[in-house]
Amino acid sequence: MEARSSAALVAVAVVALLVVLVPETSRAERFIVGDAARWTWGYNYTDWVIRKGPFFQNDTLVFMYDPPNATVHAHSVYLMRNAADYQSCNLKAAKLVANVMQGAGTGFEFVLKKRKQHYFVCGERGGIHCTMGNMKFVVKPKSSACRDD
Ligand SMILES: *[C@@H]1O[C@H](CO)[C@@H](O)[C@H](O)[C@H]1NC(C)=O
Ligand SMILES: *[C@@H]1O[C@H](CO)[C@@H](O)[C@H](O)[C@H]1NC(C)=O
Ligand SMILES: *[C@@H]1O[C@H](CO)[C@@H](O)[C@H](O)[C@H]1NC(C)=O
Ligand SMILES: [Cu+2]
Repeated sequence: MEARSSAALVAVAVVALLVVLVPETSRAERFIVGDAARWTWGYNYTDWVIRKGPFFQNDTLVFMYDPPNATVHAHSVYLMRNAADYQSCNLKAAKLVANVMQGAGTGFEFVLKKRKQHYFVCGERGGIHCTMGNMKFVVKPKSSACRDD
């Protein structure tokens, strides 16, 4: 009985140590952008970011959208170069990160490797999905050392 309870204590201590020692990289989280709504016209992604954040370095954003056909509209993922282009949905200097096909299946994964502002937008219809469709959001991942959960 005595031996058994000390063995149990050791087990508890080992588990506690593991929880403390788990490396930061393995704590990175994976987020489906928009959750059940996925990456689509008219959803408020700014609100989604507020509800889901903060985001940390090495977290993964997953953009899910079906390839276009006669009934499904095309979507894509671009990164804007700066806040001004993001505000105005000006795609001239934007960088394509996922084309209209890449959101299919398990989706397109973007790892937030850099601790900088990421200005994500949908680039379809010359920016109309960004302006009218509200398909845009900004994320600035924090240092993973700050994760407090
Ligand atoms: C993020 O992941 C990269 C590659 O897996 C790793 O080298 C780096 O240390 C990680 N950074 C943080 C802050 O977890
Ligand atoms: C989206 O949500 C944000 C944050 O909750 C809010 O400030 C903004 O007005 C909303 N945008 C629209 C178009 O409803
Ligand atoms: C268009 O794509 C959607 C989603 O992938 C699918 O459910 C639908 O059957 C497709 N429609 C046509 C006409 O191919
Ligand atoms: Cu779109």
